Amino acid sequence: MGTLVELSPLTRIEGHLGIRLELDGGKVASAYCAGEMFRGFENILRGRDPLDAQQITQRICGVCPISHGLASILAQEQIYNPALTPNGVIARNLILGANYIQSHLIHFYQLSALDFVDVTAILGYHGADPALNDLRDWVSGQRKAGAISPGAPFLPRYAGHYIQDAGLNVGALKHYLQALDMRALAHQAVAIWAGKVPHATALAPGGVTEQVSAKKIAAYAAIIDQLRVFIDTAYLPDILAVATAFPEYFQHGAGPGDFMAYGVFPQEDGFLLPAGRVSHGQAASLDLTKITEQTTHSLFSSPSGLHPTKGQTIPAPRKSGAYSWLKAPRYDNRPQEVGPLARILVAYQAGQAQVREMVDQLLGALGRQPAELNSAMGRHAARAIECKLVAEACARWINQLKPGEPTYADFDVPASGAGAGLIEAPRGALGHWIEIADYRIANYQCVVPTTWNCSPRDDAGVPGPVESSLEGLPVADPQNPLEAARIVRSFDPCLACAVH
Ligand code: NFE
Ligand code: MG
Repeated sequence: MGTLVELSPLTRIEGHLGIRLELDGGKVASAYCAGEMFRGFENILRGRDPLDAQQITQRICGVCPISHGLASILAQEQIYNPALTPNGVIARNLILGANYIQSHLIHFYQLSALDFVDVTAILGYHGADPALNDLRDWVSGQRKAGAISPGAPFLPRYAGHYIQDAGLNVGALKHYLQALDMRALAHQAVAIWAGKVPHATALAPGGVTEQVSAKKIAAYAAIIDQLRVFIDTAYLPDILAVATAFPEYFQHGAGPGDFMAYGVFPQEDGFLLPAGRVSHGQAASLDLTKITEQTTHSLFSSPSGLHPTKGQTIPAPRKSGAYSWLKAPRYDNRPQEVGPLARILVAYQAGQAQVREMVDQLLGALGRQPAELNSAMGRHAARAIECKLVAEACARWINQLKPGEPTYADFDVPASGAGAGLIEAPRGALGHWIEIADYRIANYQCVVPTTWNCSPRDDAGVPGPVESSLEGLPVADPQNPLEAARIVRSFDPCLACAVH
């Protein structure tokens, strides 16, 4: 019997995630990934007016409400068939694009960077930057904040495990603080077309309800310009610095090798980030009928192996052999990794020129091979590349809006129908499946990015992507299993979404 390590709850992620590791000879022999709460949105939706669904489902998450709203809208539009306007489609891209940027920035700086950056480097800072002086005072405990212990939330730190260069550390900490302002700006950009954020009011089947004006175009463009400067001068260089300092994380954290993306950001020539699958380095077909959710190890008594059109959500909190409130989504009975890395690999395989150029450039600068992208560091790199790609696309799309032209098209809601809404949330492939009967929601199922990535074992006992990515990982100190936390955080898990 090896050593058992419980990371519960794992901090600096969204939601309630428990990781259990069984160590043998200083390495992870097996890993279990548990969603530790139930929410029940799929059941809340039943019996309601379908036109409320894009408002209710946005409450699944405050980080990616836009994706849930749009998935719901796309599912409904399969039934209503509104004649979408160009302005409406572009505005949706602008809303989702700015939401991606805020999500990726907060993931790297606020959630992940402190796995690599030494916060205590600030104690040696004696420059003139007021924000950094403030941070130094905070970290050194000179500032008392109510009941919060001195230095929280940054201490304690595990000495010797971080970037050594003081200048790099202090620079990254400055960006950590700036990223908070950048995130606020990105939220403002979302709200220009979405009415508010989180939980946008302007998203509706048929388009968006905000109108286009020259003033809004100018305001959005000015914010995107600022975000692009930050991505180019802070985010990408910091990713390069972290990847250079921790090259071993190109060897750790490989997922199952199967990647899936539904496609996102429609443009005149197809999706900016295309739909598809990559299986062990080869392009593979995507057939949505092959998606099922298995429940043997999930805390549901729902039948296992149902397609989401027939999905059921029956909680069974005391089910024996089950350990997670996530179902186990599978494609053709196999786990799939979803997220920025999946999107970038699918786009790379599809020959998307800008993605190829950015990926080749980054791998060249780091002296890495494309196969090494299937790793913890590969996920961080792909997310940063995608952030730049999306920000540049937002800067193009904003110039395609036509002030005064409609953003919305009306439609009728039939008594019955069924639809699937497939989109890419910041964390990966997101699907909503709706069935309407007698003008009411008869069934609603969400299969969510983190449900794919943090899936428990399936009917055949095959672990989910996060679980298998931890197998074989060396953990030096079971009391401080920092290596495992780094792997899990590279997926950017959101358990609030995953359990929905
Ligand atoms: Ni709560 Fe979400 C994204 C969705 S992750 S963040 O991105 O859908 O499962
Ligand atoms: Mg579901």
